[in-house]
Amino acid sequence: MDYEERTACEASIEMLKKADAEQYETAFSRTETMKACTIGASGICCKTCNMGPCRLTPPKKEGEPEKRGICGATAEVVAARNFARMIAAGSSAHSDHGRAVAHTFIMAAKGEAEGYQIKDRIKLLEVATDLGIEVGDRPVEEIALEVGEKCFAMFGQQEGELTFGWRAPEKRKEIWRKLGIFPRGIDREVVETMHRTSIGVDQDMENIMLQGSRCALADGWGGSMIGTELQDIMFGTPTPLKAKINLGVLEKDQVNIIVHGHEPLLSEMILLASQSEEMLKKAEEKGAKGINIAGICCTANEILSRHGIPVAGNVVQQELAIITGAVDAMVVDVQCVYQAIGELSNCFHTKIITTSSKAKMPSAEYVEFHEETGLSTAKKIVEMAIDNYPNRGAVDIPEKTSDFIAGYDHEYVNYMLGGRFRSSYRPLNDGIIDGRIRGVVGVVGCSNPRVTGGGNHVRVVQELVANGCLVVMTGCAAQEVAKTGLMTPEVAYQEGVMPQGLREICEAVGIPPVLHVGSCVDNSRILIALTAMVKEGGLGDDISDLPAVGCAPEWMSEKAIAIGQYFVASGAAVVFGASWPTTGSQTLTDYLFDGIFELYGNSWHFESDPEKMVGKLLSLIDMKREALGILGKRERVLYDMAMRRELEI
Ligand code: MSK
Repeated sequence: MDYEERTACEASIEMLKKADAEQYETAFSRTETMKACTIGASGICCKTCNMGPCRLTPPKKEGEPEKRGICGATAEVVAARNFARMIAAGSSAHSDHGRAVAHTFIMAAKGEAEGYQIKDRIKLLEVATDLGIEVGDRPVEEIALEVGEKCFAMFGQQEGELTFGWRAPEKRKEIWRKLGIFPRGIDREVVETMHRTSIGVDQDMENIMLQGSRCALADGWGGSMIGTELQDIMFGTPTPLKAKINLGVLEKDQVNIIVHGHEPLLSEMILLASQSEEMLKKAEEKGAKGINIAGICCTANEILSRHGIPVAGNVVQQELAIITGAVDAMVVDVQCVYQAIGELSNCFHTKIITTSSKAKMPSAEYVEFHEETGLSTAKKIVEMAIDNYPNRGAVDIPEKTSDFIAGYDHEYVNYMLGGRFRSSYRPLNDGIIDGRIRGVVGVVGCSNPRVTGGGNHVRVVQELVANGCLVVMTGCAAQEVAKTGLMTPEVAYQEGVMPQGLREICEAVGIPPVLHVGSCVDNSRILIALTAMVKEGGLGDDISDLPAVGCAPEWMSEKAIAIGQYFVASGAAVVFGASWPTTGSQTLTDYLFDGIFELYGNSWHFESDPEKMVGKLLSLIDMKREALGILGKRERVLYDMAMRRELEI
């Protein structure tokens, strides 16, 4: 294996070398031997009925008729169905997460969920107001209950418009209404997408994709947004805090518990349990110097943003963490958990503990988690890890960690730019208008061992910053870039990292040029931030006018496609790397890359090469700057005394 080709992370390389030497399989080694199915990868394998699966390979010679499925389905319809089904699957994942949060929220408001509380009362009142709930001087629990019930009802809503969609800019809402894609209810859009893409239903590529947009919007402005907002109210809205990342955060002489997956419902309780006197004493009795909680994937981002809990790694490091031999328990809930960790854990003392009835796996112990007994179950899990500590064998923890700052939610960005008494996005908009910030880029999504295991995130983000862009990041992409130092404010004082204009803003506000804004569901924070920029004025009257772009250089999950589609349907251009899943149909690909521009004011783009991807992102930004008449605006020059005197003469 060419380790440097596979990943840019030195700690990962150290563990990959160990894996090869001791013959442990990893996602990286399996990538070397697994060839992608070319027909599946290009989106033209139809397996929605049992007459096939039909492989709609393109004609080999000119003039040869286009292949159709046994039912007569064309390549563009098959590719559109497959693409829409990815959106539905991705939306269902985020939204089921949001549903679980809403359910727990209601129980917390009723005082029926052990260990949970309503922490952020200010945000509760803001969200209640947005939902049209009367606040007055009603008790907090009563307001929270109504907020929870209203959010919960959005999943089963059948008619009308999703209330959080009303937060979007006016012009965008009109576009959705005109196209008939304003989401009605979260579950309804997922179910209807599945129905319309089953055998013999929707056979019009454009119509399928309109429903794909409606489903994705139900995720971004529905399920994901509910998840983010209610988590903030229950666990606290993030504010910037310093943290550490990489496998080196595992402690040699402490009980190491890794929380992995997505929903913070469990990890918040594990954290609470691990801090109790009772558990700390038990750990000491077993010879450990403490209990160390570390995260992987988006669970990591959740407890990082609110508590500064260290991140052991991202999705591609889950196996590598086990290979350190230092993980006493890896506690998982849902999403992005490789099945391979079960079998791998058999080679070590590590216990894999599954906790959700939705997600069981072989070679794991199952401890079902319920909110009613959240804290007690968490204590039981922590105790299992403590009891496992003496079973450790040899330990190899790479001595590599990086410092970074996380917790930049949209409320804090608003506050830090404008200050407590005049919080506003004005300084950000002004910075863009006067050219000190060229544009805003959201770099999100997974790390993918088939690409560079995260290396492309780093290349893309470094170049964007060097070209004066402010970057906001979520998910595993954020975790990869956190290892580079670009998420520390001190980077603004280094020469050659960014141009003067961006540097001035970073220095003045005290922020890094790359902001960690949370987990995958927290991409909804970016929707709110973009809307706030529009409402602030000076940059057009819709998200599609902003010099703001989204990209996912190494996406792998269906959730990334759902996120991409809701950004496009919300008006942002989106550039994906890795590979593009509709190449088997030129007609659909052209439609997604060009045709939908007319509908949404922006569209999808694809570029696998990181350097070219940056070029594309910058030209998309400049196109919007030109339309706004700000392309030629110069950076503001800061005059020193000598320059001022010269002026006076
Ligand atoms: S965890 S969806 S690998 S970003 Fe959200 Fe990371 Fe992608 Fe899972």
